[in-house]
Amino acid sequence: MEDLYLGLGSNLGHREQVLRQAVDLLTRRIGGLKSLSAFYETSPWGFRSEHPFLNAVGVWRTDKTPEELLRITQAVERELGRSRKSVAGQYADRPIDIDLLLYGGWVVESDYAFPEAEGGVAHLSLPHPLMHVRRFVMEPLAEVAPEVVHPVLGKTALEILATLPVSG
Ligand code: PH2
Ligand code: MG
Ligand code: MG
Repeated sequence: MEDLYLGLGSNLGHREQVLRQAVDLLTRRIGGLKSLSAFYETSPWGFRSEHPFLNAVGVWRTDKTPEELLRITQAVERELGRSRKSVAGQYADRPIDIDLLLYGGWVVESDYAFPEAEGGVAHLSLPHPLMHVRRFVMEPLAEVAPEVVHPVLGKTALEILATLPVSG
């Protein structure tokens, strides 16, 4: 069993309802939900959009493998209305995005055959390669797990959060 940390985001539709539905579906398929952060209203990061996000981080205790978790999270995204992942390589507005952030202390770089994904392959990086530069991830993470250690940087969530600018 490992602790799985997922980042959730929504900036289209009824954002709060979609995040709650995502957490319910994920908990049925992954295992027990240990904690869920507040929902944070955040500005779009890395692209221009009129639609602000709600972001959250949840922690699940699970015996699923990283590959199974990638399949589960992508299926839940599709079921909740996510169609395109990006447009011309840019971030795009979306009703739901579910990112694997941390899986215990694991460090993973893998490609999986994935018929539903663009190009038929899904790449998984753990820890999430951008989590430590994103306040919209680190703030809710530090709320639910201030002492969790990033396995590559060797820093706690609180230590990483302290390095980030207040906006961004
Ligand atoms: N997700 C992105 C890109 N930019 N900005 C905010 N505020 N919240 C997000 O969840 C987010 C983003 C790519 O997945
Ligand atoms: Mg994302
Ligand atoms: Mg994603």
